[in-house]
Amino acid sequence: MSDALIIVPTFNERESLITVLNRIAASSPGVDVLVVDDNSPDGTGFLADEYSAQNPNVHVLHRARKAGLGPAYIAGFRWAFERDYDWVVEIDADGSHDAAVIPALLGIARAVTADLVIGSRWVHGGRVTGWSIPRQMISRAGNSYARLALRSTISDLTAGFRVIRVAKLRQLHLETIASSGYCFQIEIADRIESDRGTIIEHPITFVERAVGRSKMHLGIVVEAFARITGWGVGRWFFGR
Ligand SMILES: Nc1nc2c(ncn2[C@@H]2O[C@H](COP(=O)(O)OP(=O)(O)OP(=O)(O)O)[C@@H](O)[C@H]2O)c(=O)[nH]1
Ligand SMILES: [Mg+2]
Repeated sequence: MSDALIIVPTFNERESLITVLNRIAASSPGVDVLVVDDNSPDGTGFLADEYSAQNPNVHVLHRARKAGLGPAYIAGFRWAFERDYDWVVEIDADGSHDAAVIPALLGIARAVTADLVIGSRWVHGGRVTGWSIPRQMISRAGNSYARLALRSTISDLTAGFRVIRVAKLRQLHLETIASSGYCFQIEIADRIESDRGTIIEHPITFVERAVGRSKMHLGIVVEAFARITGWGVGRWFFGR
């Protein structure tokens, strides 16, 4: 067993999952991997099972139905708690996050015992390829709004490529987290920051998915906006 668990949430990622798992194996040999699949209709879960049968350090957690990114990650975190990993790594299954960067993120986390290391698009040196200028501006504006509302110093609050220290994660009262879309990432980062955790942003190049379909929809954006506004109002009136 490794000291880190790489968690890969999947919903209908048949076209990219195996490539991503192979890249993880190449960059991080011997590191345990958990695919958390929400009963993907396209058979991603079966593919993951087949891969797992050939690769003993790759595991699969099957969930009954699509319930969003947040609940999938929380199920993965609980799996990690039961097995006493020191670190969890979050990475998308769509190829947007370069698995070759995982050792650098884990290296930073271990070197300074960081609570959260974020693979960040919006710090100096970070970038996005394949996004139109308006799309980049929307992501930046969303991050700026969240940063202002939450009085955060994090540039990429919504980033989904991260290392989190399990000891810190255990203190976050995950049972009270209700965010389901990428707002979940904001909520985790905000809780760690509010708790005065050590947070480091490391620049990455985020590549737009080349295959498969985005799970992004308006409801996810609305959820983030509503929750951030609610937290922000509370914080501006009553302090952090
Ligand atoms: N288990 C599970 N995984 C999910 C769910 N929704 C999204 N994912 C996975 O979470 C990761 C990020 O989802 P994406 O659809 O790529 O969302 P995104 O990166 O915000 O959007 P894109 O810009 O289109 O890539 C992918 O690996 C998805 O398969 C879900 O409800 N359950
Ligand atoms: Mg994606």
